[in-house]
Amino acid sequence: MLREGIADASPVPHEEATQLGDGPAQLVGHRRQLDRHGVDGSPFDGDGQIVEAHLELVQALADPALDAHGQVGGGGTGVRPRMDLLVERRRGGLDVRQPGRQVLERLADEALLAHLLVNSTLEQAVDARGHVHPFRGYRRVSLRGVITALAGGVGAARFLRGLVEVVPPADVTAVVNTGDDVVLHGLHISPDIDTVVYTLAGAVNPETGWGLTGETWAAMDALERYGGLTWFRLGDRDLATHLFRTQRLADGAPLSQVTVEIARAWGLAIHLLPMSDDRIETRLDVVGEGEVGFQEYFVQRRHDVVVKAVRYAGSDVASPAPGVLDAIRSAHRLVVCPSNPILSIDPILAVPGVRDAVAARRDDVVAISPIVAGAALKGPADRLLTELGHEASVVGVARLYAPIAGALVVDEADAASAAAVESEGVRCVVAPTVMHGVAEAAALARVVLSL
Ligand code: FO1
Repeated sequence: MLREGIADASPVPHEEATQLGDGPAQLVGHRRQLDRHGVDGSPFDGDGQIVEAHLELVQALADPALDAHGQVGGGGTGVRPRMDLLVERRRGGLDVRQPGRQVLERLADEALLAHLLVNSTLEQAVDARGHVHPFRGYRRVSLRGVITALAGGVGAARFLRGLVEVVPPADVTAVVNTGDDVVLHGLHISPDIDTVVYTLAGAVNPETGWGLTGETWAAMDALERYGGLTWFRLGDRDLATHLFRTQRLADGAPLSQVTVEIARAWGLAIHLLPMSDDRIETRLDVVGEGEVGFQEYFVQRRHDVVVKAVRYAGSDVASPAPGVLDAIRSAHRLVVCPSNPILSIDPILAVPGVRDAVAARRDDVVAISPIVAGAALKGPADRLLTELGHEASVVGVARLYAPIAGALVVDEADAASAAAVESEGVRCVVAPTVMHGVAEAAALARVVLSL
């Protein structure tokens, strides 16, 4: 169950929220208003946590599956009266018969506030079992709690795009792999950070999953004239990101600060953290060649070589970027995005302190398998798992993640492997995991949050 949010952790964006924060008089007045509508049941249990039924209801109200009458699915029992209440309070300003994200978000916030106040006077709160508890004061509570995701590139970015459809982006922190970072032409390139930024900004090239949509390549074409390095393609507009990052790093700004600046420039509210401000390089030992850097393996050799070993150079002396350990410790739900376990997630876990911090939260960690029916949706994860002696299947992924994740979401195509996954000590949840668009990604995010 997701727990009560941290005080002031979530934005409560409309007028009731402001009024409620204004003082006891409005709080009591607002409560009386709710009483008149016959809403019952306290949102708090004896420990001051939100009663699960209330949270579920709030989540149900936020669900885009609401039909034109404000019913959720087939069984709207218990939901309808609250919808009536909300509609009545919003008459003229809010019409649930025209579903849209904004309307649904506002409904969810309204419902949450209603439930926070129900049966709560300033002195006491009555829980669902009728027990009276001292009222602990008004606290802002996040709709679904604060979420921290461990993220690689394209798969993670697509999942995060869905996640921010169903929770406020400001409630999400993504700790992003920087083992793929590379310096080319003297420019510091952070492909996974940029892929997440461009995707969340709606600016990513939908065909490749990386780089910018509508990109032009004049600089690369010009570079070819000189016989310059062009196997790693940097688009003209994408180049601006690398120029900016490189200059800011040269100014002395840490990568985490530069990442904040880039995310802000793209209008993102999500918190993006590189796994470390220190340089950590994913390096691969290739049969017949020796060690090569990540992009030399991934792009230059199109990952079409045999790998003997992988290491994360520099991880032993690196530190997590500021905020990484806090984000892991304080999250209500941790998500391991559907990224390559060895090339994207392991480098994050290799940063000193991170693996232990995630393992300590194992019960709250949900991983999404990047392997579907024995194959990677994108990239070399399946091949690499096999080459390094793992099983390229959801069972192999479960075995790898068992020390850090309590649950693994696997695609419906792997439903028959659910028991084998659970025999690895990981709860198996079967759901559609292939994200063709935002709707599928949002649906997957809802599954992850509902566990
Ligand atoms: N991937 C390619 O396959 N070819 C490229 O030329 C290429 C250029 C590139 C430039 C900027 C950027 O942010 C990403 C880029 N990628 C390219 C993707 C990148 O190599 C990988 O997707 C990630 O490193 C793996 O997550």
